[in-house]
Amino acid sequence: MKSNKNHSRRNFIIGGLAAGGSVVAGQALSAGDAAIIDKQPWSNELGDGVDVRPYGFPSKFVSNVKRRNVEWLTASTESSVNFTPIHELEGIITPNGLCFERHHAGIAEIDPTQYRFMINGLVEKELVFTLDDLKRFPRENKIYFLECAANGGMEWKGAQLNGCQFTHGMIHNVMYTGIPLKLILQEAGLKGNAKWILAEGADASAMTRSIPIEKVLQDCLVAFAMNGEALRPEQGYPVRLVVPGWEGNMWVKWLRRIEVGDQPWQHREETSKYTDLMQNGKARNFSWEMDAKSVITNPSPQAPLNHARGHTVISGIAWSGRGKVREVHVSLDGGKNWRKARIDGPSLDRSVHRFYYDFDWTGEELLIQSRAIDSIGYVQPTKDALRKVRGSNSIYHNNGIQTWHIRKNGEVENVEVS
Ligand SMILES: Nc1nc2c(c(=O)[nH]1)N[C@H]1C(S)=C(S)[C@@H](COP(=O)(O)O)O[C@H]1N2
Ligand SMILES: [Mo]
Repeated sequence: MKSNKNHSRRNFIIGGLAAGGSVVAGQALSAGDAAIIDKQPWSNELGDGVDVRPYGFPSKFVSNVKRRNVEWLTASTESSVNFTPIHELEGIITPNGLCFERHHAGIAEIDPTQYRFMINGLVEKELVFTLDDLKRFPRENKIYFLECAANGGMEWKGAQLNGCQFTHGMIHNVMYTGIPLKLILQEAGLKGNAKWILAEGADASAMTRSIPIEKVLQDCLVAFAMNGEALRPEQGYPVRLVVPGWEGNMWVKWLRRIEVGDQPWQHREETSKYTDLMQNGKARNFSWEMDAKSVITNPSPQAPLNHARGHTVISGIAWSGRGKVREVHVSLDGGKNWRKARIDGPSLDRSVHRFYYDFDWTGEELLIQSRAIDSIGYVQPTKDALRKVRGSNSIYHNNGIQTWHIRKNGEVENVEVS
């Protein structure tokens, strides 16, 4: 009875799809297929016991799924960046071990018993907290993307790096558990002229950024966990600042101090770095919010089409620092015609969204693109449109539309169309 039921359910699903054009993926059963007929080692032998993997790790068959750096961007590995393999990921959550890393003085390995978090400046009482103290504040769980303002910077002048891991991989999206910074500041008591905070890291770079108090009171978190477990050392263990929707540089890792002041500090990372140099030689002041952006992760140069013409799944990610992603459009002809993609999975404020576009590939060459439209109605621009406004010297905050050229043999390369 039971198997019969399953059967009819299965037929129903296939029937439903067939009505709109069939999805074909399987091959006709072949009698001599050794992979079916021969007994494989994993069916013959005992596997690892429950004592072998006290902390689990991925299958050895997916060892290619890893962070990578770009040789010529890596003068010293301690002050550099590696990239999330977004072409190997699904859904919206980045696994902890694959979140890109950007540090200016290597990974600080902080002993939690020696960790202290300080608040000073324009407050009624200056305070210091241990990690245990922090964990006694009410906490929140929020899924947010973090994108480095330099994501795509190498692509500003033209198509360069062959893979979305390198062109768009300075992003990750995890669930943070943290304390609203507002609650901690309330404990210290803000003085009337408190207008800005300075967040400072405990690493050897002492990363420091100024953040306006309105943003701090609105949604900044002092996070101690990501995806359910302690922050990784790479991501700021034991504590990092979460600044939803704003450029990654402000998300100070190994957070040790918050100073409250009445004006911005104008530190290096908010003046000579992470600002957009305009054609007239002046830099845009404080471009904090990350504009809406999207990229097709599959197919892409590191993930070519390895099947013949026919049913094909385009998959990608989209995000906006100003809210949710309302729509994603996909073009197969370099931006002449656009069709609506299907957003699947949770659609959350300032989180990565997953989109799909299913189509029948004729085997012809394609120029595939995606563009995001966010909940405030902002439409992701072309790279040409961006360069028209900001000139050619800018590198940060490149949210232009990406084009992949799919060849007849399924290979994919990074190109630009105008
Ligand atoms: N203390 C400290 N915080 C830091 C940095 C750093 O070097 N030191 N790098 C910043 C930059 S430029 C970015 S993009 C993000 C990267 O966060 P991730 O390493 O978790 O990806 O952290 C920011 N916070
Ligand atoms: Mo960054």
